Order: sequence, then C-alpha cells, then structure tokens
Amino acid sequence: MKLLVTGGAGFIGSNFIRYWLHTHPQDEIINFDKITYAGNLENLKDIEGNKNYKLVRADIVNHDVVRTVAKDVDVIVNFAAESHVDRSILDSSEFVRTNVLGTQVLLEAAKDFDLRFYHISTDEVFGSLALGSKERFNEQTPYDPRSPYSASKAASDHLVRAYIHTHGIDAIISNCANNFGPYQFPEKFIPVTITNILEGKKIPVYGDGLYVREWLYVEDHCRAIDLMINKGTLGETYCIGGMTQDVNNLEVVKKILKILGKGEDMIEFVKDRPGHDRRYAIDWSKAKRELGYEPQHDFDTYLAKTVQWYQDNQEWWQHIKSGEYKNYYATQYGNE
Ligand code: NAD
Ligand code: TDX
Repeated sequence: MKLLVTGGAGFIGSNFIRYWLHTHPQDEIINFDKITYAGNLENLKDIEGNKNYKLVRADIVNHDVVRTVAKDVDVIVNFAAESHVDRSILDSSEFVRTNVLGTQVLLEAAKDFDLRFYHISTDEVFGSLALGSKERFNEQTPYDPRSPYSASKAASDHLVRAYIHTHGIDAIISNCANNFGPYQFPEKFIPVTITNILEGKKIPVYGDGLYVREWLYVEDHCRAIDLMINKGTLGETYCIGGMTQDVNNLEVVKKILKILGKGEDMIEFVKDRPGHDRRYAIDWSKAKRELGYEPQHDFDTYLAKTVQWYQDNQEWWQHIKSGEYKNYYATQYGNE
C-alpha cells in the first residue's frame, strides 16, 4: 500500500510514520508537509534513509501539487493542521486556511482519484463537559466547537461527511483525546511543563488548573489509526480515548514534578485561556467493539517514560526553543 501522510513532520504524524514503517515495512509513505513552525524534520532523522519513505515539502492547500502526488497513492491519512488552541485565539486565519480549505483540497483529490481518506480529528469538536459529571463524548455527541481551532476542525469533519454523503468517497473520521509522548512540540501542556522544569523555569498553569483532559499515549493513537485503516467501516466515525479518568492539569503537573523530584513552588498560576473548555472525556466503546481497540499504555508509566524521553533528548527540544530546528531542512535537503 502507498500512503500519503499529510503533516507527517509534526508530533503525531512523525510518530505515525515511524510506527507504520515498523509494523508495515512493505508499505510506502509519502510525507506531505509544509514544514510550518510545528513541522520538524529532526523528528524523522532515523527514517530519512528508509527506501520506502519520501518527503514532499508542500502545502495541502496547493491543489496542483496535491493532485500530482495523490494520483499515485492508495490512501490519504490527514494529520496536517494548525493544532494549537492558544495560537487560534491570537489569529485564526491559518487555521481556517489549512484545516478547512486544505481538507477540502485533499477531499477533491480523494474523490477524483478514488482514494481512501482517513481524517484525524479531535474530541474538541464536541465542546466542553461539566466538571464532576459522568458524561463522556461519543460518536453521537452533537458538535459544539468553542475555540477557533475546534471550529476549524469541526468544519473539516463536516466537509469529510459531506463528501462521503454526496460524492460517496471512502472515508473515516477519528476524534481523539489529548495525545502525549515523544516529539510533542514544547508549546503544548505536557512538554511545556517538562522542559520548563528541566530549564528551572516556572510552569504556567492556566486559571485554577482544574481543567480536565483525557490523555492518550501517542503510540496507542497510532495503533488505533492502523485498526481504523485495516478494520474500520468506511463512512464511520470512531472516538479514540486513553486510560486516564478525570485527571486535572494541576494533578498532571504534580505528577511530573514528583517524577523529576522538584517542588510545587515551580507552579505559577497564570491568566486563563479565553473560552477554556473545562473537561474532555471519551467513550471509546465503539472503537473497542468494532475495531478491537483498547489503549495499552497507562498514564503514570508512560508519563514517566515521556519525561525520561525529554531528559534523554534535550538537544531535540533545545533546538526548538532556540529556533535552530528551522535550519534542518536546508542542511539536509538544500535550500528551497
Ligand atoms: P502538529 O502541530 O504537531 O503538526 C502539524 C503538522 O502539519 C506539522 O508538521 C506542520 O508542518 C503540518 N502542516 C501545517 N499546515 C500545513 C499545510 N498547510 N500543509 C501541509 N502541512 C501542514 O500537530 P499534531 O499535534 O501532530 O496533530 C496532528 C493532527 O491530529 C491534527 O490534525 C490535530 O488537529 C489532530 N489532533 C491532535 C491532538 C493532540 O493532542 N496533539 C489531539 C486530537 C487531534
Ligand atoms: O502552558 C499551558 N498551561 C496550561 O495550563 C498550556 C499550553 C496549556 N494549559 C492547559 C490548557 C488545557 O486545559 O493544559 C491543557 C492542555 O492544553 P494544550 O496542550 O494546549 O491542549 P488542548 O488545548 O487541550 O488541545 C490539544 O488536544 C486536542 C491539542 O493541542 C489539540 O491539537 C487537540 O485537538
């Protein structure tokens, strides 16, 4: 099989490419990535020489390049997106451009070349749950996006469903929980916490810190996507969750401080995120029933392994914090 993976130089995409080439060594992958600030080719250093891997540096909004590349593949796995909620609050234009228009361009290619399309979306499209409630998001939960980021992801999901319904394309959507693990860009909560502690800086906790996310180890997510590609029913949606049960942000920070042997004086409560969603939780029973999916990586063990990864790979995140990672494309692939 030949896969077009968009956004493969980002956090989940690079973990997915590594996972896929390991578990399906006969398959070919084209990593189609614009290499925005979030794209980091240092994530894929160990993959670069693989004969079944190729990078195309391009924008998913670019209709012509998408079609040139897509006509020779079997499936598209769409990770490419602007993904950081705080940035979408400062300026949502790139979010609409990449997440909505980019998805539409990919869907046109899927329609015209009869490709299977796997769209990686988020639980944030369902809105926010009350703290302390037993409610969980599932595939029937009505959409209620509340940030420009989640609104753009919701729009992209609607487009995928519209192309399934109107054009009969073969597509599946997954809505997953907050991922954590190696190679996550240090603007997101867990890597910001770990790297700030390692640098002796304060940990910025938004608002009262009593916000709840469901945490999914990135490798569980990659396996869920594999199951979806190999066993999923076309036209369906699957909610993919992890193993945490209502762990709030403050508890996450305290766990990380404990792992690193540091005190709670490193916590700094800062101004809250506008429109901050209180709680996410996922009912992943459909994925379990229909795909045989179950998360295998428990939070405490894999949080400790993630902390260890950031300790062992200081150069990786220091290159990001210093901006040096942006030079990697030119040194490996020549100037644009
Ligand atoms: P990321 O920000 O780490 O990576 C995004 C990648 O997309 C980068 O490599 C970037 O260069 C690329 N990209 C951005 N705009 C592009 C464009 N116009 N054309 C081509 N490439 C472009 O994101 P991530 O955390 O790995 O998330 C991947 C996907 O999973 C996203 O669609 C996101 O919405 C979804 N998701 C993420 C999480 C999470 O916890 N990280 C949870 C649920 C869903
Ligand atoms: O410095 C911080 N301090 C803080 O308290 C940051 C960056 C975040 N937070 C809080 C906000 C959230 O309650 O931590 C929680 C997690 O924040 P993010 O890492 O920004 O993730 P979130 O907003 O939940 O969105 C993530 O999960 C769903 C991804 O960024 C999305 O791409 C994905 O769709």
